[in-house]
Amino acid sequence: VKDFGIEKTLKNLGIKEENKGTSVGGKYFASGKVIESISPVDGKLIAKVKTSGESDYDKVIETAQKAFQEFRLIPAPKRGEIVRQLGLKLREYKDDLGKLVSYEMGKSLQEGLGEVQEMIDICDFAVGLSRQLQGYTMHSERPGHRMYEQYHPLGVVGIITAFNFPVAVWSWNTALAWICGNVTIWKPSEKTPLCAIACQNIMMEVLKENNLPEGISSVLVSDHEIGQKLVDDKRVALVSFTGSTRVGRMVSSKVAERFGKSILELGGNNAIIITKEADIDMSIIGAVFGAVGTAGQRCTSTRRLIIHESVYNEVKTRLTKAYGQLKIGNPLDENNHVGPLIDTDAVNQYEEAIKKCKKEGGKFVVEGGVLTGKDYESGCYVKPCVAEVKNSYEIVQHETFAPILYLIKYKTLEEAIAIQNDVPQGLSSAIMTQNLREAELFLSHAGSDCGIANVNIGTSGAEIGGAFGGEKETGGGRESGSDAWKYYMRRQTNTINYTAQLPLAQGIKFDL
Ligand code: UN1
Repeated sequence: VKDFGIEKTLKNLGIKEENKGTSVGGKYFASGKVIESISPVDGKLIAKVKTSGESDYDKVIETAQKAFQEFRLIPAPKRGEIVRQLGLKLREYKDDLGKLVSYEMGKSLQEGLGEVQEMIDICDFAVGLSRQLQGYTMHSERPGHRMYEQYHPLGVVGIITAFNFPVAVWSWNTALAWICGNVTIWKPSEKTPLCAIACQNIMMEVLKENNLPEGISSVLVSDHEIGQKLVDDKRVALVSFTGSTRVGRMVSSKVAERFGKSILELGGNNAIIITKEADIDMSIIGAVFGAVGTAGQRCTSTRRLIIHESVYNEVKTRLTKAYGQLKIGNPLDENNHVGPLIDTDAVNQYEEAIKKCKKEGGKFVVEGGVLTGKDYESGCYVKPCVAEVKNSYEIVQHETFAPILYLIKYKTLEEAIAIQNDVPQGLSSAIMTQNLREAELFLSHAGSDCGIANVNIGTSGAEIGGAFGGEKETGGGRESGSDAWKYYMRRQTNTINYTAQLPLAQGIKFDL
């Protein structure tokens, strides 16, 4: 493997041989076990992390609570200024952070840099938003009364993220949480701890330069037991969880039990409908990028293509040809299209899914398989594959985080929409068509049931300006743009009487 300057990148980001996984406001400590971050790119140890233990946890929460008392009093636009400075730092560190994302997680360098760009974009978005945390005013039914609503910070926000977007999902949450006046505690995936430590190091520079209280931003690199503590802890007002539907179901009920708030970003099973009036060139590019980008490990990855019978064979042939041209290998090498899966567990799940698919009757038009030999020593590289299936197969109903694409044939658009919706998940969806009627039906209330529905774009690569999230087993949460900020605040309705009388609402008389 060529040297892609990783040593220098690690140094620039403050990653040492052994790091401490608990961090509050520039103080690093940790009493838990040591974990190793192994790169799926070359199977090499990148660095070790001493994780957070039981005794660290309370300290972090208490420091965060204390910081909140102070931070909530800073005016929102001034909090926006802090986020603006984070955005500037991220621009400085973009190349290094993008490279670390690529090396620790395995996505292509382009996608690693793209992920950091999403962080920069959300910072910019949040800065503007910090002057627009607006509530309604309304007319009271009582004379001489004024009514309005305002939004207040929640307190401590817990952020639990997955390996596949090891830096961006933190920033979507923190940038909004901070301008809203909250403090944050981040529990990153154990598979990508160094990305989290690098982000924290960058944020610490900002906090230090502004002389802000420790505890505005904390990180807990730990096993799921500490994650569980965060979920169960009454002192954590909001838990934002990104991960599997299985774990999300548990998080959701645990947080609800204590009347906490949660944002859930769970599995997807995203489809592109390719109609008879689709631009086929565009559809092929959209489908291939959607299916093999990030090696099929985005929540928004394209899992299913629902293709009109009249163009089915053409799409199948051209897709097979396109897959034949894919270069699989080191994601830091910009000549490659597809990098490795995150680890060998993920490879096992990929193989298991292919087996299940075949057993249920799936016919592979592009065969899968695990790559071995030179440059594939990590054992995490797999071949993107394509199978003809029925939507009803159990494996097709299930999200496999790997580059496996399913082809399904349809006759009428109504049938295609029904197939698209007939899965437990509801994150992203797309239609490829040049026909207005088809596009509008797909977007209508009789159309896609997903949180994201696109026309002539693939299922992945959402911009931060729109609210991101999905329905059904995807969990219903929304992050990033539009009015997703409201999740991070509590709403208060205020009625003010500026007269010398006390008229009651609903015309009730109560004379003493
Ligand atoms: C995820 O996979 O968890 O829309 C998020 C996209 C990215 C975010 C994906 N902007 O593909």
